[in-house]
Amino acid sequence: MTIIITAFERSPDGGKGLARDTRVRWALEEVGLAYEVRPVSFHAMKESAHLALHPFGQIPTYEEGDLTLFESGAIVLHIAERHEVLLPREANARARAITWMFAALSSVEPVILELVTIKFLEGDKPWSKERLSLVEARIRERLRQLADRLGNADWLDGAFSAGDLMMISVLLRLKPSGMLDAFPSLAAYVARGEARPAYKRAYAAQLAFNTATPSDN
Ligand SMILES: N[C@@H](CCC(=O)N[C@@H](CS)C(=O)NCC(=O)O)C(=O)O
Repeated sequence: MTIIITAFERSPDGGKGLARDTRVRWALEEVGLAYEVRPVSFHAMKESAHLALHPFGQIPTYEEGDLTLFESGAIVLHIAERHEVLLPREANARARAITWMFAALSSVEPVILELVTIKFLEGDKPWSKERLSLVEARIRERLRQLADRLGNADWLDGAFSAGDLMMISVLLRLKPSGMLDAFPSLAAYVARGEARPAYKRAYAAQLAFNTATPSDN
């Protein structure tokens, strides 16, 4: 059954890998599943054909036979369930890996997204500098807590899992800000994720997609 995911026709990041199709590509690469990509323009994303796949008019989506999924977390979990490289077989270890996926998406990603909102949508507001320092403080606190938990380990809970894939995907968004530099263990953790062959393939694929001429996609 062919797997089809959707991605920005042209990612606003120009191929830095920050759009959420990259985490889905990464999961597919980790488990060795081939996939196709359907590009979607900002306009098409809000039209009924795409809204039938994604109620909020966003990417990524995932189609496989008669299954359609949206939400990168749900998609990565669905992929991870197929292979123990992303989810351990042992029940408690599996539950902990899923916990880290939720932690990435609901305890770490939202505060990082606030930074993006301030920088790109609220930068011209008179209060944006003040808000920026509050948001940066909240991010630093989360990073400190995460670094404390990671300690000297390579991954968050034993072997690499979908929990690490999601946490690293979320932390990658901080790279341009330089905020990770104050937390060398987290910077090294992110670098370990980026060094995985599956991540490299996913990154290269989205880069090629975002730098190709539209007729190539
Ligand atoms: N919670 C969703 C967020 C999806 C999301 O924000 N997608 C972005 C791209 S990374 C998007 O489609 N933005 C365009 C828009 O919202 O119009 C997920 O994890 O999949």
